[in-house]
Amino acid sequence: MTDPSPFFQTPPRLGNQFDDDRLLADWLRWRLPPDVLADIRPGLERLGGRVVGDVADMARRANAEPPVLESFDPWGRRVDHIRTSAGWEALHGVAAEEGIVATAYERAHGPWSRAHQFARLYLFNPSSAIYSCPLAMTDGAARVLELLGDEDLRDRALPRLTARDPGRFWTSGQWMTERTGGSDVSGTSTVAEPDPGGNGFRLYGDKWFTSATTADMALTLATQADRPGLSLYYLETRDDQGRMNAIRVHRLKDKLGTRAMPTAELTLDGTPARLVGEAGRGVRNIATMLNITRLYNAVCAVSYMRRGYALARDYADRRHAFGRRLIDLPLHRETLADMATEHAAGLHLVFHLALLLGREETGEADAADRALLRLLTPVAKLYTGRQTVAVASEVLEAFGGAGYIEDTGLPMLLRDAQVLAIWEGTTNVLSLDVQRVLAGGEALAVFGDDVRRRLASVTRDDLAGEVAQVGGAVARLAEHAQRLMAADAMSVEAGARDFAFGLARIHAAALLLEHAQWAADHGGDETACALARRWCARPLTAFRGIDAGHLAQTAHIVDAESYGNR
Ligand code: MFK
Repeated sequence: MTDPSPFFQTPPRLGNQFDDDRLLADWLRWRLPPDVLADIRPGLERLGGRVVGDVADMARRANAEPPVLESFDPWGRRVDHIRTSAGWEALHGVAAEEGIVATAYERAHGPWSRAHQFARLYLFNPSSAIYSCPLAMTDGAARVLELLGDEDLRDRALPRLTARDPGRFWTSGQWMTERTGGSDVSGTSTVAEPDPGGNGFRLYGDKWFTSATTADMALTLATQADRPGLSLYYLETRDDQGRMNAIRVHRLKDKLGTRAMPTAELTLDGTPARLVGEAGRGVRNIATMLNITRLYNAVCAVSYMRRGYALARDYADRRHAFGRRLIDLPLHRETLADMATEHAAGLHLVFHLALLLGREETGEADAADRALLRLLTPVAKLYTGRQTVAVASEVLEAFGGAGYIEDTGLPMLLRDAQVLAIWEGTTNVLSLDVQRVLAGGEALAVFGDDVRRRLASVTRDDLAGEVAQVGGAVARLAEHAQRLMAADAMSVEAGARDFAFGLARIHAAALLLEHAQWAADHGGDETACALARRWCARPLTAFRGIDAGHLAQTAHIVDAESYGNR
């Protein structure tokens, strides 16, 4: 029988993900000293090739074979063993060898080491079956132990968390969430009791979401009977024989995405643990970890935008419709340019934080750097976490029906992107974290100064309109903040998301403009300028009313019986 239609669409293809990413290369050239760039570039090129080669293959295998919980051995003994795929295990090895965590702690390039590391993570993540999640927690744990661990803990765990040898490399969990809630940890009921043998503590309690549960260690929160507040504890998941350390795993979560990674419900039933940092300061102490994992989240969000755009852009060259290639269809071109602009804004926001974090970790940050790092970390996380979902959805649409078909691999982009807006603090919780920072001091003034300084460096006449526009947005932000100071707490909370989005859009605008000027000064073409203009043409601020009338309007909607309330 002859095939009734010999025609098949050509699937999208990906090239070397470093070589093809002009914006990343440009950013590195802009921000890094030439000798640092010369040193790291060959490694990035190699990784850019691997992530569309053997690493992509490992991720495919990891996604095809999700983890399985084996509760009992064949003879009925409880083992609580989570079996992960060979692909997942191979990704552990690659992560170690490629120094995705180690790069940040070796600090071979001083304050630029974080930028180097972010670039590696950005290349790795979209081909990692989200192995980036255990790496995020590992990095966060390393930073906590570096700052707060006693000598013994530092000697034992730090070299493993930052190892390049796959056999020695440990990953860490971050076990915060209990049944009472993930955003509000105040209901944590896990208890730390002094170990009867005088060796630290024993933990008793349930954890409701533990991501990457096969990790070697975890940092977790618990209460102590004689102390108010939560404290931070270090535990190792397995004993010397490889048995679970008084940890019972009940089941693996059936998740929308991140399916290659085990996420479990478990009980700590006398798990040996050690206090980290001061007792009663657990939330503050684990916040150091959260701030790192939130940055990973933001890097990964931007890396998905890039991967989605690369696929959609390539397909647009191959696919014909209405007698033209997709890339020649005016409306499709607009959609692609909008995606690329969203990606560029995200990249600037996130990679700028790599510079601030790098300076902080090497003692080179000044007070303004520290204030901006604290303020912009939740801003970057919440903004890119939201936008990556929107971009991923657009990417699927750019493929038409094929985007909705599982074995194209495209739906996974959307499913995996969605978690980035949820874990590590939802958009709303992080918007409130931004308010926490703003309430605490001079952060907004520092932000305004930073943006104005960047704008002052933009001297191209044809960007003057955009510079004025961003300046106006900063002024509106400051005016709005003044109004908020006089407003009641409910109104401030109600407007927190708009405010945080304003910060994100303005900072991205300032960085895009600054980059456009640099590109013009260094023989670049018009792309950076076009991206900056396109970004600034969007509304940079959009504040809702914050008065009693607005809250009453909200109440008429969400409290009205006719809208589904009982
Ligand atoms: C691909 C990327 C992968 C990423 C890894 C994914 C792994 C997934 C694992 C998880 O999802 S783990 C669960 C993640 N959970 C969260 O992110 C919790 C979200 N909730 C919050 O962030 C809440 O705001 C918070 C739990 C912090 C509220 O707790 P509290 O006790 O009501 O906070 P409070 O009293 O305002 O602050 C306590 C102290 O911590 C204060 O310091 P002081 O005691 O000195 O005044 C705060 O300033 C400080 N603090 C809070 N957040 C901070 C912080 N300090 C620095 N940075 C922060 N982010």
